[in-house]
Amino acid sequence: MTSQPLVMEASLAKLPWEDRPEDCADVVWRYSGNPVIPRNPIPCAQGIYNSAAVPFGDGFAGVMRVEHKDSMPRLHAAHSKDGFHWDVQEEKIHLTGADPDIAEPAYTYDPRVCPIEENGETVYYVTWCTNYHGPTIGVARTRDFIAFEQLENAFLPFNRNGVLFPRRMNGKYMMLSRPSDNGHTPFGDIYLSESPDMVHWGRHRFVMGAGGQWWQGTKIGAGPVPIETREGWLLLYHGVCNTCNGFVYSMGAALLETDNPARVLYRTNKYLLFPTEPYETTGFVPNVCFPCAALCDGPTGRLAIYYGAADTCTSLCFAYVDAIVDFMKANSTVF
Ligand code: BMA
Repeated sequence: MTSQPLVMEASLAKLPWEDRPEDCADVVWRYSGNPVIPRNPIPCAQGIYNSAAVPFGDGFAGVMRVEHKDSMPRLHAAHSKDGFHWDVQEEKIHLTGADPDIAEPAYTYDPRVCPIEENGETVYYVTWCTNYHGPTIGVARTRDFIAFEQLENAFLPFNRNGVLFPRRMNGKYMMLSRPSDNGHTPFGDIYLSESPDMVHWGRHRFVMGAGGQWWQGTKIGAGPVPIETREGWLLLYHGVCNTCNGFVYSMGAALLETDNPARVLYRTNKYLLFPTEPYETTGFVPNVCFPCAALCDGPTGRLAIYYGAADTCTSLCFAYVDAIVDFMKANSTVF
């Protein structure tokens, strides 16, 4: 009997990858060359972090959060042949086609990119935290990472961490998000919403909330686009703890039911990644690991996760999906 691979994603021609060091027993390990995108590789940047990457062409494309030297974050397109070395465009993305009321947002940050097959072609949907009388979720789409068409904002303010699922369910687009406040929100739970047209969002359902262990006791938010496995959707998320020196951002994982991703099957009660390295503990905002994208090779289950480090630079870590699922089953508290 041949056992089918756990992960249902396609195989990737290329994946940035480094084997786990022999002296490391962790489920998630870091790239030895971190950070992959340093603080200011282009003149306008004060930092590049919390950014998204997907397979594209014969390499990878990305939408990056570039903090400009006026301290405002903007989205920039980027390309990479190997997933380690990135060419970030010096010009910000010019979003076109939006209703004038929501066009030209003053800030745009924490992008995710979600490929969805539509009528035989791949459409790359970008979701990010946009400004419309405060933070909410902006949506755009591109087919080539050159032209970006801005659609309607998904939600009312205030909201952050809008993350799409990579396929429709019962004909509906599905998005996770985290309702928030207008500042450095001291609370936050993950909700699921659905849309027939990527414009109107409803049937909002609670997925999971902050709490349980201290590392995820203050707020949580969806990270990369969920990865489909035979046992459910693997969701990597950030869990936040409040300390007398501010928030600390770690990464956890949950498994959501395939046909109803508002149901949580497992959820890590221990973090998978916690800020310990100098580039994670020192920077514009110390003690932040903020995952925004994951490249997954389906047949091998190898995972390369991009995460923002200390709101300053972009780093990579690696894992096997089956090891994360095993870890979740052994260290799970669902509440
Ligand atoms: C959140 C967002 C993220 C940031 C994090 C830590 O509220 O602003 O972009 O990484 O705080 O500062």
